Amino acid sequence: MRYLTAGESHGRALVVIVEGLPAGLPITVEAFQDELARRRLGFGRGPRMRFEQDEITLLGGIRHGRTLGSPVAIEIGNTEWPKWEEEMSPHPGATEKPLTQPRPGHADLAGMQKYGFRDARDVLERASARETAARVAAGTLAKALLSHLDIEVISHVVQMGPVTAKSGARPTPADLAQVDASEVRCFDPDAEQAMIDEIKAAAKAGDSLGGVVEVLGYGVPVGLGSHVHWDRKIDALLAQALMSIQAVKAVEIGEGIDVAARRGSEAHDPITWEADAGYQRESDRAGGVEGGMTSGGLVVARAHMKPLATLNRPVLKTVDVDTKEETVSFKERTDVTAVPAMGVVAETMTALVLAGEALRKFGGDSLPEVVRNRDAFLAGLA
Ligand code: EPS
Repeated sequence: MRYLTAGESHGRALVVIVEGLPAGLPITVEAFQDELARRRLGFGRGPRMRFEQDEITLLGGIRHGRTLGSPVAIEIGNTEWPKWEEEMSPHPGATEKPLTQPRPGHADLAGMQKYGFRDARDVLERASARETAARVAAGTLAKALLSHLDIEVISHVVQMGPVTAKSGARPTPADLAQVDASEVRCFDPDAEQAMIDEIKAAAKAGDSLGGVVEVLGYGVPVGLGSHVHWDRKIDALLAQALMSIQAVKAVEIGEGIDVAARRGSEAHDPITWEADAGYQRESDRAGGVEGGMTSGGLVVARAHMKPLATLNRPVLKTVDVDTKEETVSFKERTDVTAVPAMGVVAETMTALVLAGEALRKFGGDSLPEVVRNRDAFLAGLA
């Protein structure tokens, strides 16, 4: 399974094409709308999230509510397009307002240098996290496929700026509605209000906030990914997928960071066996991945997001690329934080990796064939 996205943040539309899905997967336009709506949630997002809708058009690959096995093409229209039609026109012309004061920490300057642009908008329009809406549309298909393999991927916010969720409690798929009902998508009610207060304080200061999201993969069978080659290891695939999310700067699988400081006897998950349940692990330090393969346990990954580089009160030094004089960056509408939304995108990226690897292992041209292959593999496990 592969997918490509295209489109600029304030362009006419985003598009995504997903190729390699089996035929016969039930899917509705509402499923896409529900996932896209979840991505728009979260305290600390800018005004655009309130007035903009994600206008979905299914262009190909789906007939009468089922995939055809052909590429699925989806368009997400930009309801703000009339306001941007001139500025973002594909026709020859020039902008009257080039952005020449790049934001520190953003793609602006390196992108201008790399591509030979004089206007930071030529970079920022594609660097923007708006692009993740197209990924979430692709992820909706991945989640739909996984649901037929009894796999569910959920997420929750475990840190907002310096405020951490202390309880360590992990939501199950049954708790997802509760997580989504939290304005910061936090499962720890004690931390929730402190997170909201932190966002309010950062907003008042014209500043931005990062944080950490935990993604949980329930029902993932043993054997996705492989130890045999570096580019087939599922932890490596998850790391790339999560790291590719705008503003994510670190990814952790299981207790990957903590175990580096422990002795081996306290770092691994003891193996047990029971007649009715087969092999088990007594703990889940490895995050459900051993040797680049899923172990059959809960898959746990954490994505760490830096504070957004766009500041409502720009204070960091930069240089005007025209005059080379010291200045502060241009002002661009932004969010105080996008950590809650990033959780939904992290689910999406995890689901896309798991769905891709599930198809590689259990592949078939129709959904019943994929499910049969999965069942046969599980039945053959000793
Ligand atoms: C973004 C800045 C804001 C966000 C945008 C990402 O956009 P605007 O400047 O148009 O208000 O709203 O996120 C989305 C539009 C989205 O759909 O997630 C940025 O600088 O990356």
